[in-house]
Amino acid sequence: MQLTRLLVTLGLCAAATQAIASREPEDPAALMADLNAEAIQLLEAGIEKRAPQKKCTISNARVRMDWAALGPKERKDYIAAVKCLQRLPSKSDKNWAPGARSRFDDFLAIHINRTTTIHSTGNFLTWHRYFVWAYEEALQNECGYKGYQPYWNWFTHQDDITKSPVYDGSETSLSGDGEFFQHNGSLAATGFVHFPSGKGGGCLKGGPFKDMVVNMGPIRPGMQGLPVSPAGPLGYNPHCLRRDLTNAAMEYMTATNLLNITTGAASHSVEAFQNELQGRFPQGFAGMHSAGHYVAGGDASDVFSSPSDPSFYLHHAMVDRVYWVWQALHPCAARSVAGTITIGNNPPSRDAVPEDPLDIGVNGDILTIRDAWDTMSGEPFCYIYL
Ligand SMILES: [Cu+2]
Repeated sequence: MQLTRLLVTLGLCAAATQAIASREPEDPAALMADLNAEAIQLLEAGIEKRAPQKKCTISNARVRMDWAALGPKERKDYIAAVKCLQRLPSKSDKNWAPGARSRFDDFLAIHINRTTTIHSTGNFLTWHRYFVWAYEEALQNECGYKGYQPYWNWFTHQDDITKSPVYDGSETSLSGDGEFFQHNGSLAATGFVHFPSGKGGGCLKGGPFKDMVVNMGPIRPGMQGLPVSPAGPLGYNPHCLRRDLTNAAMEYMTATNLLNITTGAASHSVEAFQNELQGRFPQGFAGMHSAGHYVAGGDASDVFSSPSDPSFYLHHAMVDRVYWVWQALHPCAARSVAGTITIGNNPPSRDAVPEDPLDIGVNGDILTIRDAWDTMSGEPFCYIYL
């Protein structure tokens, strides 16, 4: 309440209100770029007014970029760093996660373990923000990666995701489709949404991650015909990475859906924003977050073990980018939390609070939801998107 009053006094809420004056749906990629530019302007203005001495500024923050905007060398450096994480030995307790064999798996293991307390919960946005940031840190500090975490821009290649530089199967992609595997598509949104099968579904056909071994999961795959791990959630179940690139799921990546959550009806509270982004499952609306996982399909169709696909981190960087834009455009709602501490409030639980811990296991210290609101606090985050 005090913060809100302060922001209003400083004119920041008013500035945002003007900035988000009604727009017409347009090309979603252009709209996203406009919103991103607006977010940077608002952040810059806010820092000048509130904290001119701030250590983390627009000019020294890490700049996370679109994968498509990286050059071939930058993309190969990122891919090499991910492969390095997949070679480094796991730090997880062997009794807890016998299937975790690498540092890459340490991230997968904690995501599997926390799944029912980090999705459709009050900490969904902040937990995943911290998770992606810690992965970026591991790439840099443990594997010598010099760049920043790139994102998969949802708003291009709507007609054919196999042409996207993230998924085109080239040497500078995160590999493309899986081999053809006859199946009846995927059930998404806890069974409320069906996506028809694409042309894949089997092991990756080529590209940099063709031979990668996934060591855990799946636990509850959405894709039909994908066998559940007999070893349990954190047990050792080495298998190939499977994908089924699904254009049907790209239908969620529209200007209308983006406008709705950033400046429209679902943008006025964190509750409305996060629910619309994650989906309204009983109404048959998967939402951009869930749909994005089903664009990759295969192993990524499992809410538990989706980080077994390296493209998870590019998708979740985009989720975070949209959250970051929304926060910048809605400074009076940006630092708030809504929802409970169990998945879809099942079983029923208390409301999440700003002091709740964000536990990412061996991958980082405990932060709180409050610590993760500001990507420019300098403690520990200092990054923006372009
Ligand atoms: Cu997740």
